[in-house]
Amino acid sequence: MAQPVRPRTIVTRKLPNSVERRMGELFEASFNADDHPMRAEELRAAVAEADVLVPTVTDAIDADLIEAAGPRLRMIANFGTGVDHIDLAAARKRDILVTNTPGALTEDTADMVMALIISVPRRLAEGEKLVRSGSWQGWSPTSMRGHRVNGKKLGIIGMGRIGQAVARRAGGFLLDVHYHNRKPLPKAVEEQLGATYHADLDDMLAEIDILSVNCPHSEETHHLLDAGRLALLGPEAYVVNAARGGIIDEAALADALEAGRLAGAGLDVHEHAPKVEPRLLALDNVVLLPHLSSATFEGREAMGDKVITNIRVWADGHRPPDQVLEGWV
Ligand code: 8YV
Repeated sequence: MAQPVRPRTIVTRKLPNSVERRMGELFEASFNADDHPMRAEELRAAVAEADVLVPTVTDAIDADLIEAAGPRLRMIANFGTGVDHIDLAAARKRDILVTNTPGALTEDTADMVMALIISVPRRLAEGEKLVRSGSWQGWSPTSMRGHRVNGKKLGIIGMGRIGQAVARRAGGFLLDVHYHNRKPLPKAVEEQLGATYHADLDDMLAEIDILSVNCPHSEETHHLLDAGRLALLGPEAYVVNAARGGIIDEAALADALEAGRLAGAGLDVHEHAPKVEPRLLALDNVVLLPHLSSATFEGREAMGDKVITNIRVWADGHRPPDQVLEGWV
């Protein structure tokens, strides 16, 4: 079947104006002007008539929805890098291409990971709250002490683009970088990053002071950090997650933090987002952000550019540059 010249493209959430403008020029596109998260029936109506669906992390593109897709649906061009909300096997079964936006948000995400790595041990959010509350009594030698970041051991789970960008920054903060990944990096890259590979995740957890989660969320990595693994981190250790909430068993994390078996956590993502675990809300040693990592004007434009390029290249009859292959995530 030849590709349509101006594919009928349905975008599930409000995108930056410049991105929507360009999409409107190139495609027969429709948008979500008031940016409400689409209900299941709306998504079903969208996949019934679109050639291309442009979803985001807030849409559950599961097997049922994909099965309900009309014969026109040929492409899911995700606005975002993570694709754990899309059933890739179901899409492949229906011969529907899936693309994402890798690289567009790498550096912004790594910046936010560093912000969390600094914020939690140095008690940034607590200090800010204190000043705003009006009850700050002034400097004192013993008040609001946190823990030193420089010289500590940082463990990174997932040494893809974002993990490596975190490692590059971590060197500047004098952190000693360790990592766990399915495969080690080439020696030259390891040396450049000053990173030590741990084939065994548990060995790494037992050794580090700060953990940064930077791997994709998949069936394999769901609850990778369960109660047992969290227990391998000591009571002095901090956990930072800007990947996906489901990689950590959030209830087990709350248990460990409440019991003082972990020193603190910085979470940009939440297992049941937008619901945040109420027990975490009550803890001062936890910094909670609303999935901010890629929320820069520049990053969101770059993501839009990638979505447009993927659709355009496909519509021209070529393989889109960011096709997600099942088994890669
Ligand atoms: C995106 C993200 O903004 O790209 C990702 O995987 O986690 C985000 O920061 C979001 O997924 C948009 O769909």
